[in-house]
Amino acid sequence: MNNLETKTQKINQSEENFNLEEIKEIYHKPLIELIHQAAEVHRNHFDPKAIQLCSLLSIKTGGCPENCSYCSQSAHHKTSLKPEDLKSMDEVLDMAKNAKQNGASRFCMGAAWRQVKDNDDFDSVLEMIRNIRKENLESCVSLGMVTEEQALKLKEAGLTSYNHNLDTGSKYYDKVVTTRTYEDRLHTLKNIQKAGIKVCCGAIIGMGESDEDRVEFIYTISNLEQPPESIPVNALVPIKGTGLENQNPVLIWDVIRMIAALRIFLPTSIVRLSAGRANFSHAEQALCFLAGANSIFLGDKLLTTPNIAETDDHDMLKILGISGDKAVSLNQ
Ligand code: SAM
Ligand code: DTB
Ligand code: SF4
Repeated sequence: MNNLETKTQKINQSEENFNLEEIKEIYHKPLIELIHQAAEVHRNHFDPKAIQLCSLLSIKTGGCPENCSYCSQSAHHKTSLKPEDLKSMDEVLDMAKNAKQNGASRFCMGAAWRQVKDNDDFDSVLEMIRNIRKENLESCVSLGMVTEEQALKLKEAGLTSYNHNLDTGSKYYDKVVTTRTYEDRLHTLKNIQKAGIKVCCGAIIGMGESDEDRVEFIYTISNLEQPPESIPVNALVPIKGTGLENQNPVLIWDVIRMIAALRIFLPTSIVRLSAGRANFSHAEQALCFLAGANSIFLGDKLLTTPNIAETDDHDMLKILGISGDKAVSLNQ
């Protein structure tokens, strides 16, 4: 075993961080070895037979002032999406209860906002979070940028986690979005962590970024003050009318490599196999679980794009002997 492997084995007991070169070395390992190493790390920190099922709902759709080149909801793109106002409390609560009945333990809500504003809509979202928590579900929201004060209000409402993706490495970020900066994103993540809310921060694969950009993303999130509790790995879903509509389909091997590297460098985080999953077979997804993914989004729709029929996912989990009760950490 070389020094770097010994160091990654000790990762969770030490305060040591990894530099770019170290992450690059592991990231570029032969895939078969990378999966094996990640699977070992996974088993040291989680029960590999358990994953978390989450449910996702767009509570305010479209018309977003940001120009994220992948997103169906940006007002800068001409997509077929019809913008919608904030959903009602009843509609959201019904969806949450339904998600729980179908096995989800976490309910995530996305709003197509650049930033949270201190208005009635924010008050309604706070109330939604309170009600979802009363259903004994974890609650995660993705509402764009937030100030320290707004983060504290979310914490008071009982929010479990805030989703705010860095999506890629800092050098590639302005190829993807120009209406905000990487620093803006990091600033919101800081506000969330200061308020004591867990962070969900993930990436998209397949936007034209290089392996170096992916390594840089891993480097950035593994060096945050606290590691994100949750890391969604999204494979780009190319959407007609967006800047990335003609991207090549994402290869499963790239998804697996990313998941495995994240598992090794962030051993206690939940890694969520997220957008783009509908394009992958059960066998391909099984490799993702082997490499350390331990969560999926359940339900036939993500925010605006199709996902997988629930019965199909339950069939897959049954075949693989994986329970959807929870991603069980062995360290708690
Ligand atoms: N306004 C929130 C924000 O800024 O974070 C919005 C939630 S956004 C829709 C959540 C994440 O979904 C994005 O950061 C991106 O990683 C992912 N996503 C959005 N569109 C996608 C697409 N077409 N393919 C893959 N992932 C996508
Ligand atoms: C994340 O990183 N992926 C999920 C969740 N966080 C909010 C969202 C995926 C959205 C995929 C595109 C869509 O459905 O519009
Ligand atoms: Fe708006 Fe979020 Fe879509 Fe960007 S990803 S356009 S911020 S909804």
